[in-house]
Amino acid sequence: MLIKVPRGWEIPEREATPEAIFLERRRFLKAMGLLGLGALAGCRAASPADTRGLKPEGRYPARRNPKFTLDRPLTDEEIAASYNNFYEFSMEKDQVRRLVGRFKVYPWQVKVKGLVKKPRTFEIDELLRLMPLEERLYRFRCVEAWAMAVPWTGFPMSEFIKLVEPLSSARYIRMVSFDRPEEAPGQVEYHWYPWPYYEGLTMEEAMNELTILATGIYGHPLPKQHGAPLRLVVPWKYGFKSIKSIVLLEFTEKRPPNFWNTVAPHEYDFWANVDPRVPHPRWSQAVERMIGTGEVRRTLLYNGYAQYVARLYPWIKV
Ligand SMILES: Nc1nc2c(c(=O)[nH]1)N[C@H]1C(S)=C(S)[C@@H](COP(=O)(O)O)O[C@H]1N2
Ligand SMILES: [Mo]
Repeated sequence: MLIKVPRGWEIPEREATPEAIFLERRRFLKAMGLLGLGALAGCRAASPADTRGLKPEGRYPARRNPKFTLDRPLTDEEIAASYNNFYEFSMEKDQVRRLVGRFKVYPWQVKVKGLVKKPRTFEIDELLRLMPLEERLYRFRCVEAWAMAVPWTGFPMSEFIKLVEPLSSARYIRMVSFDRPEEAPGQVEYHWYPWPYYEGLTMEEAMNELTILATGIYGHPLPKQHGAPLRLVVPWKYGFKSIKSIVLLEFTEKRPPNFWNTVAPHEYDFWANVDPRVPHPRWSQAVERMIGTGEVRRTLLYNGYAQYVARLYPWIKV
């Protein structure tokens, strides 16, 4: 076969998952097959930085952004994919993946409305074509005191916001998940919850460089149980802020309510910033347990991302 040419976009093998390495190689070979060696030598289209026009499947794994490193091993992919909070399907984490069968995540539309110059509806393919995909390794901390560390694929929410051009009066973004009881047994069984799931961020939080809209995980498109085809990831906040399977984003002047604050206001607030000093009414937040390994670690303020976000919350002592 061909000589091994080191390229900037190849994942350093020492830190990649075996699957990521495999997929990267496969994609590389596919590109050669499609384009021929001559084209590969000089053609821009061979660079994953410019994949406009390719199908979303052709864009994984995305180039890893080396800025975001971890202080702990990545969680095993199988573990992450079978331990999910997604109440639209089940309250039992190990049952979610079993119950997502009828959930249709393609085609998928994402509507943008409210205080923007360009309100519009995107097909998910279109959105993927317009946005620059990258991979980031993030810690992820649930309010229930479990945690994981995973490679997300997605794009900065700031890029998406620039695309739709918010008006200066926009101060918050409200996000809403799907409402399809025919596809989501939890939306039938747990009829007392105010479906569909909804969340919100301030514009400053949404524009923060950590905030991404994820379309993939572990080097491939999101499995349904992780919130396909588009979910929020805000790694300095408790997991419930990271709303899955988004169908609507609305730019607003007033602070939008969020699902868990509405359901249990004494347990969950709007901000939901990870803080080891602030216990949940029924358990401590001082430590967390990594899923898969069971490793117990001290909880970090802002989940270890204080340097990026502490300035957003001048009322919280660092
Ligand atoms: N639509 C929707 N989004 C959701 C939830 C949910 O029940 N419904 N659960 C949240 C909670 S509590 C957590 S911890 C994360 C879990 O994400 P994961 O299953 O991908 O690890 O999703 C969040 N997003
Ligand atoms: Mo959570």
